[in-house]
Amino acid sequence: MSLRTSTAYVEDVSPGSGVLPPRAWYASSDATSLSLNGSWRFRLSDTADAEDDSFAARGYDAGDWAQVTVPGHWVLQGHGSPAYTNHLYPFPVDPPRVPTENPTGDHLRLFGLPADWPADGAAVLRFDGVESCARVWLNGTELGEFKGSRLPHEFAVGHLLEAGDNVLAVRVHQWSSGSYLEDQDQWWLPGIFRDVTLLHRPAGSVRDFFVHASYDHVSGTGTLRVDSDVAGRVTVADLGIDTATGEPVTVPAEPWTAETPRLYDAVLATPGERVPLRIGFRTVELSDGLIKVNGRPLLFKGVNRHEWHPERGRALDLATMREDVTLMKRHNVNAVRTSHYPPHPAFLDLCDEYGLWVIDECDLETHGFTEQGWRDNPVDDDRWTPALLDRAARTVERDKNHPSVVIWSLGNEAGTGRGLTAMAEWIHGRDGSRLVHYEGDHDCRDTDVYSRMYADHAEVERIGRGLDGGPRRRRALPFILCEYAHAMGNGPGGLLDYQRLFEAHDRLQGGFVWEWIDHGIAHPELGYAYGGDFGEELHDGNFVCDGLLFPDRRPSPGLLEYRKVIEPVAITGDGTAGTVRITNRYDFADLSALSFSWSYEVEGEAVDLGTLPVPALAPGESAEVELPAVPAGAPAGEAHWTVRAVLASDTAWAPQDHVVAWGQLAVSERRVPHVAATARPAHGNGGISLGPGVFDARTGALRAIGEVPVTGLRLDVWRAPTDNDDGAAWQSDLRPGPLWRELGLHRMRHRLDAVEAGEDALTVRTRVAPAARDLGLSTVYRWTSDGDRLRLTVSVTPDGDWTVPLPRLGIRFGLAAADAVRWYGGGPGEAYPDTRSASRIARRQSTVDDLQTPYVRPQENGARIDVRWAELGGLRVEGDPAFFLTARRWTTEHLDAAAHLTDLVPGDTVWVNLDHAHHGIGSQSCGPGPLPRYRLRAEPAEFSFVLSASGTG
Ligand code: IPT
Repeated sequence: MSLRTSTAYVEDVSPGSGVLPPRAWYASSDATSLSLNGSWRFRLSDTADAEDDSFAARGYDAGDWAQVTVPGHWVLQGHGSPAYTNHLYPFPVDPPRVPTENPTGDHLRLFGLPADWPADGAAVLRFDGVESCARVWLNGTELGEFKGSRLPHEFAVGHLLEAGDNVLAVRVHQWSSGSYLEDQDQWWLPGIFRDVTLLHRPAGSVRDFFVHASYDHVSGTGTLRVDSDVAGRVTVADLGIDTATGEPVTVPAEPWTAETPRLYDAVLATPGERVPLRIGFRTVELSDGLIKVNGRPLLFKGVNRHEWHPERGRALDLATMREDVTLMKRHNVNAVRTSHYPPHPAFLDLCDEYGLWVIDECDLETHGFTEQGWRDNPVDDDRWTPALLDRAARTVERDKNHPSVVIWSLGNEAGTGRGLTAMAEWIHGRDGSRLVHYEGDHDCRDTDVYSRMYADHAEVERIGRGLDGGPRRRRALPFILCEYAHAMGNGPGGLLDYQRLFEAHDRLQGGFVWEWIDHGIAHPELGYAYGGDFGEELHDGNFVCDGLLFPDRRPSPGLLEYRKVIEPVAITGDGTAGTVRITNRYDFADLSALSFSWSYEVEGEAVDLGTLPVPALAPGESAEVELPAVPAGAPAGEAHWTVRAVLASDTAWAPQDHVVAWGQLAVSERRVPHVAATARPAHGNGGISLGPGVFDARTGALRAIGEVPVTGLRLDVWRAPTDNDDGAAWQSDLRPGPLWRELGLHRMRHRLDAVEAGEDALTVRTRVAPAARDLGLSTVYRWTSDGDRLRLTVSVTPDGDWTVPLPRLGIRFGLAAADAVRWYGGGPGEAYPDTRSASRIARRQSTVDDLQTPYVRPQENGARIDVRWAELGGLRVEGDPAFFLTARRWTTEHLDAAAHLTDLVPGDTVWVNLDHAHHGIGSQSCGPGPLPRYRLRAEPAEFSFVLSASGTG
């Protein structure tokens, strides 16, 4: 047999051979099993046929091979390297052919059966995930081969097992025909990346079973029927159920919802096996043009979740999966789309247990065919249909018993075609109890939900109002955004504006933020690596770092914003009215799991606090709840009520007192600082002094305030463009980042026109403009003082034809030293005009280092909004009006030039920006830019700061 022939299966479009039919996955039963995870012998070759298959024979000496950990990806274990492309196939597109350069990993594992391994009965060898194609031998006998990376594959092996040593050999190819179906936007990571398990199958054990557990909200009953290939009995102790498989039984029961994830422990017993089940009763339906569960429409507050760990890639352990679920629940997320493949099956157990709605997506994306106008797209080519149906069946059969799964998704970005129709028909036929989703077909021929990605607010509103036209079928369907709010770098902006639309229009049933976590790879020199950092020929840079979590799972400001925007209780009102309006925004739960508290704050500090009795409002209900009287003896000053909804007791995902929702109500306005202009500018020592300020006599530049040296104070309009400022290459021509750079806003020149020491003011006139352009900003700095404090008023008048927004508008200066930062204003985290929902007014403290947000690719970050006053580096600043505060140990230019966090090296100076305004953030790295009301137009502006020495460093 020639080597070429022996690897023909790699390029064969068939899904595999020798494997067992798909079936339900379950974590445990009383049948014996053996995990084959751990250290395996490993050999890497450059091509699929570089080595013959003699390694699979018994007695092969692999003593000089390397070792890898299974589950794992060899490219993350020192063999070869990862590669990132968004949609481009990193090989010539000639389906189903793959390149000769096809990294191939031979894996070898010796194992003995445990002493208690039953002598009789069959056994199954299960692979939960191998990328992209595997050929398997046990004890020298070839079992078969398979494709479908994120799907389980099983082989019958009982007849091959031996009492002594057994040899399991697996040859894994990075590329196969299956790769054409797996063009998801993520790292290409070959390997045996999910569990390998040997399962004993006693005579009479369960093969496959289907739990049908519906809920009738009118009668309050659940109906259970468990179909099983092998007849047996089903018992649910808590419900007194003891029934035969295949027999329906209806009893009063509590329903399962993502908000109230009631699971009943049950047992499926066949003559050979007892399988523990966890049953959730719920009914999913499309009615009145809405997705309803248990008779009520729901609102998805979702995220797209890729499986990711910065060291282990897509080989996730249970603790990491649990952390994801816990973090989602803590941040008010109620839904997950498993973009773009079925996750590790244990993740869905966690979704059942903690309560998350799941859109379970098939392992399918052929996005790279868009480069050729979808010509030769496998989903529209009958030869590929068996492979597509195999993917659909392996998904549905594996995951069909999870109450959390409410929608099946055919896949992502695969164009349209007959293969998708075949998948939808098969799924509808096999499981009529759930809905079918696919975004790529806007006519919704095969789907039960109209789904889009990245539609802008205006279009979503039109759809909500039913003004979007389109085919009749689509018009009758509910709408979701299966992806929106691209969370790349700083952002996403505009979340609140989307949420208001979802709440206003029934047809809009929510969305799924793209995406859950940055796929940065931990790297010794770069911090986190992204596309291009491994020398890839083609790559898409940091487009792979677009999550709400940083790679180490620290929540980014985007997640904190999302948590606030989707909080399940709305707390609103006018702080002077004596009441607060509480609205239950859950779809199913009342408010009995929450308790409420109030605090009364003056100048950002709590003066008094207490509990607030709130009725256990039903979903959708509101109440006007009385606030206590203003605490007696509260000092004068700007005041707020803050009302919080917290967990009344511990839950599986957060402890008692965890804040679920909050609202802050302004009681009184802030006093704006007043500085009487009583001091006079005086010349002396080559400078001009005015109150505590010392200025350069020739340039009018501020040199010091009291003992605090200040450098480079001047107007600043530049910010290191965010990923959303830059936009994706295929975005509109109105991407602000490139326009700013083209205009030269990153290299503004400051022409000095006049320094005027007048009666009670020092006035410096300048014109700020980029080389080669005739537009500019006439800028006047007017300094006055009452002897102790300096007041700076900056007046800006644009001249010329400003069609682009400004990045920012404010001043910047350098301080020789600063560490601790105290302020009164918004926080605790960063906020920009369209990402400010999570910011709450309070007295705050931090450090310059902690003010930085560690976006994997450095960019504008860390601004604190609504700052009334701040103290740092011995300086006190008060704003009129309140301002954005930013302080860093590097310049904006340095930040702009950095590609990785490790490029940011602290200098001697702390650079402070006090901004009157910022351009919005938007979501243009994949979606729409900031809404018009968040654009920073170049127009006349005036703003002031009061500066003084604070006496503390
Ligand atoms: C959309 C993809 O579905 C998703 O996988 C990801 O690539 C995302 O974009 C961007 O991060 S496709 C989009 C280019 C319309």
